[in-house]
Amino acid sequence: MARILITSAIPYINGIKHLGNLVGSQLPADLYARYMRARGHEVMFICATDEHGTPAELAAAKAGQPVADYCAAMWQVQSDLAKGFRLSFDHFGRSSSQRNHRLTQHFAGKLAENGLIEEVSEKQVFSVADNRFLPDRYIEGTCPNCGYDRARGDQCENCTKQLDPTDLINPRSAISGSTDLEIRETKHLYLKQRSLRGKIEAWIDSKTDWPILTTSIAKKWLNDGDGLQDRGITRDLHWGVPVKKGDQPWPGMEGKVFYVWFDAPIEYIAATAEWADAHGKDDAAWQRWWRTDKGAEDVRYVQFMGKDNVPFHTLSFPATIMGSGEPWKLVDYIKSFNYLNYDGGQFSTSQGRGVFMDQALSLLPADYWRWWLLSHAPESSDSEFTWENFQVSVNKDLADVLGNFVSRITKFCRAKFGEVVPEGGAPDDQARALITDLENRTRAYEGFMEAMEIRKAATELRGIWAAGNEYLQSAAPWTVHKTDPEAAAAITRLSLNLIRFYAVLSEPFIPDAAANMLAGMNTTDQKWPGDVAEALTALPPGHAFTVPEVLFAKISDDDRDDWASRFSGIRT
Ligand code: B3M
Ligand code: ZN
Repeated sequence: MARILITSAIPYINGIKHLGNLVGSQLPADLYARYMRARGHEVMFICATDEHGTPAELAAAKAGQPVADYCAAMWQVQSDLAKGFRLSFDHFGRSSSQRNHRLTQHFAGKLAENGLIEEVSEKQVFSVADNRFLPDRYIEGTCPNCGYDRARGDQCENCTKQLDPTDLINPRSAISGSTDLEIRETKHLYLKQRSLRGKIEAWIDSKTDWPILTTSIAKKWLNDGDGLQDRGITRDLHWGVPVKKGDQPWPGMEGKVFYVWFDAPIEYIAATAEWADAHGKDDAAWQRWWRTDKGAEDVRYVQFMGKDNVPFHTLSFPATIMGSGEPWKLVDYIKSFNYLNYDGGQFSTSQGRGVFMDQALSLLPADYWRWWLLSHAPESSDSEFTWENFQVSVNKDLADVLGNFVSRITKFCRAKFGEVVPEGGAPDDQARALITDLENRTRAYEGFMEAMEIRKAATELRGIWAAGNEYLQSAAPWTVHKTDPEAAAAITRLSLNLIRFYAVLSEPFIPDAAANMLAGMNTTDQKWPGDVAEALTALPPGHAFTVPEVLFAKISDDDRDDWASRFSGIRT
């Protein structure tokens, strides 16, 4: 038995996530966590909300709420949706927690002690009316190049010219519209990542088993252009982790906070501490996952994220950890994802394009989405959600293959033998061939799950379902029963056992259906099949069951068309 630490990228607090976000980190992380638990490993599965930064402040302002209240409310919304999708986090934390404040300040203090922090003075635009410094994107004005009157401080959207805020004619605050702007001097902390470059490069080079997507992005950032840059880790914002050196004030940095990308990954650690606090456990309970001097040296740490998050996890966060000089656990494996597109375009949070987590659950239960998303995970390239494809997958894989198998054999058994596993007969050649096939397929499925080859795992699982379906179709107990009831009993007994077997193997993908299958089979035996032949005798003759409710309903053409048109435009 191993110990496996699993983190999903932590979603931004400002708004409900779409299905592209879900399949890019939280859902595959859940698949892996469930699988590893099913194999008997000790798992710590951590996620949280990413609550700091300008977008959170602006979303709160738009909602007319104090930012702390807004974040608390949105955390609840995201937490409920995570439960709705059956994401089995051990803890769903908050980057605004006191634990994260203290840990972030602790790391900054250690980095300073180790000479890795530089204080830099910069000139920045300050809005008197808003009482804050404005990031470039929040300054608007007229483009000196083309005259467009809504150019941003970093770029003109109209003519694409790169700009400095000071280039703009008639600059104003994008927040309030105020033109009462001043240039003020402000001091920021920079993490001297350049001096850690050699260490980070050696570490990345040692990760020969990482997916190409992960290493190629890491190396691009390490080597392209000027390579790894020193990075500003503070901001002039009100909402965030106050800048401190450990628990000591940081002279000259009063009123400033750490940059959101500095504190967000530290929340992985902090959320594990929050988990310990929530369960009345001591610090040793979370440190055994994170401190290699306190038991974490044998932990395997796996991170899941979209490709846009890879630079922060391969360079920045490791720089924080290495630079601390303390024995914190570094990630062992990073599983990253391409993008899921939506019906000929992109999912877009700002434009409300696509299907969002709350909308999805209002249409269909979680398993339908889980199955489609995971079996189409954007691993080797971007993938695309279309309603036709979704309908076909649900109707074929879930309803016709798995659902139909379960309902057909349970109903047949009820009619001929009653709701009890029948006795008599013995496996024939066809049954033995099925078992051999399933033995091979199960081992292949395990291999793909271990390797986080999600699409391949889904394909193998579908094949496992289909093999049972084909067996039942060809063994035809309904015909055999007329001349040889004992042989029909043996076929039925094996098939009923397949339902339990399918429930166990399918649980990481479709946990609710798996639970229904086990409940129908009147068993709590979720033992992972070592020997398949043996696993298929777990339900003995005489074992009572009930015919389960329909597992999966088909999606009609009318529903498909209705949904496609409802979600074709922007979210209102
Ligand atoms: N919140 C970006 C995202 O959700 C960011 C991830 C933080 S992981 C530490 O894609
Ligand atoms: Zn312009």
